[in-house]
Amino acid sequence: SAVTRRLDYAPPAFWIDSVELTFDLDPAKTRVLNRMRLRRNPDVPAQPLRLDGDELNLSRVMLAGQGCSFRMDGETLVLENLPEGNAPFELEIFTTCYPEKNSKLMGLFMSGGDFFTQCEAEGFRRITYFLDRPDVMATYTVTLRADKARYPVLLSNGNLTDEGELPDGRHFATWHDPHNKPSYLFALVAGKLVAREQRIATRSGSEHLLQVYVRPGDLDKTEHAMNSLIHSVLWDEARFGLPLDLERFMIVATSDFNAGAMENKGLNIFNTKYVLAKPSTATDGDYDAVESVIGHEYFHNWTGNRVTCRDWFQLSLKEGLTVFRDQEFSMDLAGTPSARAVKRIENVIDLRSAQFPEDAGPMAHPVRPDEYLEISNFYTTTIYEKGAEVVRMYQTLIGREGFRKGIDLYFQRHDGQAVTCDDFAQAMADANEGSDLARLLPQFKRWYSQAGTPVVKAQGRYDAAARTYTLTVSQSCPATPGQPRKEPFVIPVQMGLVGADGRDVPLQLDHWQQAVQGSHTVVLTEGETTLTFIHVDAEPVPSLLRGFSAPVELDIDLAPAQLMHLLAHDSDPFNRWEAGQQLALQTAIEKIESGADTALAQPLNDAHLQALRAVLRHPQLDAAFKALVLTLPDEDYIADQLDTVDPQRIHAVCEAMARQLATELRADWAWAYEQCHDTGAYTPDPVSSGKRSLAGLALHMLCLAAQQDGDAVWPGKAYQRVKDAGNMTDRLNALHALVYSGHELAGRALERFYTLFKDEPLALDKWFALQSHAPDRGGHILPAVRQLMKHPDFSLRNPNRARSVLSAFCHGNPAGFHRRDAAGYVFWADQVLALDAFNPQVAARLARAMDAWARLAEPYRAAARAAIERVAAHAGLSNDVREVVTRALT
Ligand code: HT7
Ligand code: ZN
Repeated sequence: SAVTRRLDYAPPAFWIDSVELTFDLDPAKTRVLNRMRLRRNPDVPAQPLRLDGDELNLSRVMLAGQGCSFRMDGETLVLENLPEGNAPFELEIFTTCYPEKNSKLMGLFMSGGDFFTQCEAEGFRRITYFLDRPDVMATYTVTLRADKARYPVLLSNGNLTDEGELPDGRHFATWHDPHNKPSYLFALVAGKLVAREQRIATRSGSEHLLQVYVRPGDLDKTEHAMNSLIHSVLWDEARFGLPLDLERFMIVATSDFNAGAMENKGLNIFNTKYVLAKPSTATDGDYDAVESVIGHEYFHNWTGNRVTCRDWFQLSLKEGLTVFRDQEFSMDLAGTPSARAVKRIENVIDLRSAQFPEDAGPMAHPVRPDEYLEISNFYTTTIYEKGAEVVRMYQTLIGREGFRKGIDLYFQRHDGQAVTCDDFAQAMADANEGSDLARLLPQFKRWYSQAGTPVVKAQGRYDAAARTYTLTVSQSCPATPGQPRKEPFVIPVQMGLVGADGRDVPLQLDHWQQAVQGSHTVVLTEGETTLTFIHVDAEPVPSLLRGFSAPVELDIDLAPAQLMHLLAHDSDPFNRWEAGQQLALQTAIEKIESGADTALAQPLNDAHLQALRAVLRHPQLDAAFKALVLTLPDEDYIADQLDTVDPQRIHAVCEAMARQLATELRADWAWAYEQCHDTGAYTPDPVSSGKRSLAGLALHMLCLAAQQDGDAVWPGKAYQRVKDAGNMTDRLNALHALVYSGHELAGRALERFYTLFKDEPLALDKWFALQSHAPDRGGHILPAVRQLMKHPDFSLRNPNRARSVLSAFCHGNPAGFHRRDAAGYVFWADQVLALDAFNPQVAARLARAMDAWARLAEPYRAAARAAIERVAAHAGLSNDVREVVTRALT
């Protein structure tokens, strides 16, 4: 099928005002009656009604209670003889679908014997014929009928209005959602479920019922989800004035889900991974992820549901904004400035490791894309994370209060509407007349239309005689597919100058009357900008892009001593961390490029090690921050900085750096472990999770050091911890330390872990992922991965389990995957094709593991190309995978 283009948008020829759906639920064959009231859109010339469908079996169509003529155009149902004029009319459509056979997990599908739906983006058309587009909004009344013993719980959006018994052991429930919504927000769930419930009163005094539904046996893992939901409700009201607009808000968890979760109105459906958490099965990372995804879906209730997207090209309107909101939520809950900074650093690590490579690869696209073959491929890190950075820049430019005014105006203007990114930008600007943003809006909007990561190049010059410091800052943006040249962006650069005493120098630009203390935000708009700071008594070290104030790459030539100065003193914690990363990156790149084996001997110099030791031993810094500073940049991030990528060389250098860091700081690691390893009764708060994170890193380092000299003490302690840790974070960190250091106890530890958690699917996913992700030594990982796929607990059909092995290996283990014998690529092609036969969305995600093939060194490059060509040549490929591999080869 064809490419969809943004500029081809046309309003719908009909509106659908209300929908009544009746489901006779049966896994083998579900009957759906769709009764809807439609009317012509008076603004559009008269034309036939074209209803979207996908893999449906049509039984009957009735117009105003009478049989009526129709034709099929492929999967589209076309009705030509409809009443003229603008009066509403009623259409009834009878179809069947086959939930049991629905392996794509889009539309109505089965998971663990229960019914679930997933309709975003275009899944509703797999349930009934419809105008399945987000600008068509209707009220829904839904009746579910099913066997009562097998499906005692029947849920849909909105409020329960009726329920009762039916003959033959069946029962029914009717739900009415008073809010107009697009079809992608429809949901139903039916099955054997139990709920944790909580009634809450909000600030404004309204009362609501919150429910978290899970399978029986999982109820003891729902407390954190419920707390996260309560925090989300209260936060959105306090921070943005956005109240819960439903009597009842439900979350349901399923273990078969293509994505993380879905914000269906009043009935969020979640991957179990983002709901279930108890200390013995979930790590601190899982607790954080549950909190942020629950927040994210809840916040969609306003940013996405009340105001939705006009078309799918506007996806970042809801996703970028809602990621920004969930990031702010997590930061606000974290509390202290240091804990906030840790969250910010974690977000930037994710952005750089996934979005920057996307922006530099064949799938690069603007935050508001121009075309797609398959919309599911555009639920990307560019739409989500870069989109969130664009929203963050509004806040940086107009301040928190200005941003709130913009949000207020956005809802005042657009509540109940389906709108565009332009509408959002305009509300922000109009609410902040006279601001830089309002003045620069057309240029600022280039963030939506131009793909690629801009590069900000900065050069500083100190003039001792004139007591001035001059910064020359230029911007450029590399070409991306279809966009050879870019216009300058609006780039807010938050900056400071750090003096020799480690304090911020007061900043006074030459045209200012007086100096400011601390940071200042410079707004770049030109290709090149020169800034002259006056009254600077001694040469400072520039600290640019504080807090990562724009999603750009900063190119500034700082000497190691300058980076160490920032690492020791920068008042901005983000840049303090960043200085450590840049130091390590400089060393890694130098050693990779030298190509010599001698470069692997002692890659880190003494001053660098001393600087890291000082951070590790620092009396005031938080453990979580220390752990981030002492974690070396990952192999993918390093690869992203290179024109030609030899994954084995990168791996060898990273391993050498880690070994040296482990051995030379051994006493410091032991000290840190002793300080942090006992956090008492488990709570997921930032202080104790930070300690666990540093203790985990220390244990890893100590096991790595032990591997150099045969010391048995630390591996023994790690093994003991795998056996008796009081929580999953400590247990998994200990297992990680043994497996990643390649210790002989790793095998026994893995067996232990398996025995303990063989009945806990999410914990077992970790067990699979850890092994697929482990450092490759002599090519042993691929055979291990093949072996894991033969394990009785492995299933390609379950997305979480498939990802725990395949993504962990193909996306997360560069040295294991990129083999000189090309076996990793052959494996990749086989698995993409196998998955594509039943779940194209999961297959297309895996296909993206080859995005960066063109920058690989030989022999990897030629072999990678051959594997991609093999997939591309496969007959019957889905649009999802076809789009990914075609772009890769273009
Ligand atoms: N808005 C949701 C997107 C989503 C999705 C998209 C394609 C295929 C399956 C999917 N499941 C959920 C998730 C979110 O961003 O909140
Ligand atoms: Zn979302």
